[in-house]
Amino acid sequence: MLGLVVAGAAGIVGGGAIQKGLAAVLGPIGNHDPTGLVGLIPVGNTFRFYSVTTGAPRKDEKSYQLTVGGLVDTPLTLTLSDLRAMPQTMLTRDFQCVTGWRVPEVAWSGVRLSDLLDAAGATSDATAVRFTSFDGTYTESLTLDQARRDDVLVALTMIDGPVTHDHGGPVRLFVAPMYGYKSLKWLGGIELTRDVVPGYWETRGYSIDGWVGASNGRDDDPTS
Ligand SMILES: Nc1nc2c(c(=O)[nH]1)N[C@H]1C(S)=C(S)[C@@H](COP(=O)(O)O)O[C@H]1N2
Ligand SMILES: [Mo]
Repeated sequence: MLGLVVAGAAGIVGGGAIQKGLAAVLGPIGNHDPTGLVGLIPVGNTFRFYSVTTGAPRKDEKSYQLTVGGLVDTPLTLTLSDLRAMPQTMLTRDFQCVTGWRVPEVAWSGVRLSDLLDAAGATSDATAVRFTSFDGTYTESLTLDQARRDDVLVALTMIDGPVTHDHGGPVRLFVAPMYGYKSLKWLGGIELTRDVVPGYWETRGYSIDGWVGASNGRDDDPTS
């Protein structure tokens, strides 16, 4: 069985001790899981650490910047302290990768994406938002309506502290109602666009609308 799983190998990078141990046993686990068996391995409720690149530069207090641009009235460049000075929203939600693994009740906090969009002011011809990662490769997108949901965060904390580098820190996206591939790590740029621009995995076959089933709470009141 393990042989079948390993045959689907793509990239898994970094991670905590448990995950490294697992990686050593299993070899790299693919982002794609053609066998469907990865989700059946009893690994407990742990994150897999995914990156389509061999990593991203480490960014800290001094070097981190988030730009908000494209079809906006007021382009923004924000530091970590700018983001921390904005209202913070806490959310606890399951995190589910489209390949089948799921981590229940992960605590997140950060700035609502909608607050950043309001601060920049989308122009009337903007209908979508494109996200870029400072890994230089990964991209994602949402419609403007999806991006304005209350359960879409520019996340600064995850689980019990600042978002770690491996999890896409210091700032990553958390799109609560959608599969993990929408939650872009190492967030560097937010760009308002005229049309949806398909993201990295979406040009490789994943659905542009990444909704998880109702069991993930997508229809719940996000403020409750
Ligand atoms: N920049 C970047 N963001 C990314 C990815 C990636 O490869 N690169 N993988 C996505 C996928 S498919 C998942 S399931 C989650 C995994 O998050 P984790 O690595 O914190 O477990 O990150 C998403 N965001
Ligand atoms: Mo994923």
